[in-house]
Amino acid sequence: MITTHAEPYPYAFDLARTALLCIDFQRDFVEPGGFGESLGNDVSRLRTAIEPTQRVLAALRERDALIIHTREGHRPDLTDLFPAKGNRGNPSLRIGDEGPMGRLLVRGSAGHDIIPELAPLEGEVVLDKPGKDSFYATDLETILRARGITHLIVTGVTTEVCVQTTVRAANDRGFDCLILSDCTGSYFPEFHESALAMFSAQGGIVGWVTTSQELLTVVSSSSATKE
Ligand code: TIU
Repeated sequence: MITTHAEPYPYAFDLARTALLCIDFQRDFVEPGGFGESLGNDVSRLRTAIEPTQRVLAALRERDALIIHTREGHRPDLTDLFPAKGNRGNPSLRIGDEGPMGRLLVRGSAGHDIIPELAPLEGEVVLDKPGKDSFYATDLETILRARGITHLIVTGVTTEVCVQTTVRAANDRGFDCLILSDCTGSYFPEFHESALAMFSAQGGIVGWVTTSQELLTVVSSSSATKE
């Protein structure tokens, strides 16, 4: 078992039963010209999460942890897009419209890809999802249960939308979630802080929160102990 400092109290996990979730690090959310920018957001705000997530990915790849990357998006014919989602907010460009990186949030478009800095490696799970909750209309729960996963280390964007929704859904399914504060990001700094506070409030009502540095320190010292 590895134990890390976290809010609201230390988080203990067995790496063999832990998966790393990298939620929606897609060009459509992180780069100019994508879906996030079409909603009027300053996408540069999400970039702070990239470097710390690269370090966590490297450390957990080294330890052969299960790595799961999710992508939010839709079929090219948009048959899986509810009108309630497609029409929301009267944006300048809608899901499925042609943008500088191809059709917004459509599978197969350049913008739907994960950013090159955090690109999945061969053999890692890439999970396409139509909603904010990574469990909704996907086989994520089956994949986790098949591997005996009980604990999730969570990174991704945005903190209060797909990360928060997924963590709440995971918590209800009995997974213990550790959210890495610096490996998540939001277009709204105040929402980022509030979402993080909500996870660990009330004795960890939804999960635990720590930093990548805290996690990396305990993961690397546990690997030193093993050798
Ligand atoms: N708009 C926003 O903050 N997020 C999303 O639409 N999706 C995800 O968070 N991935």
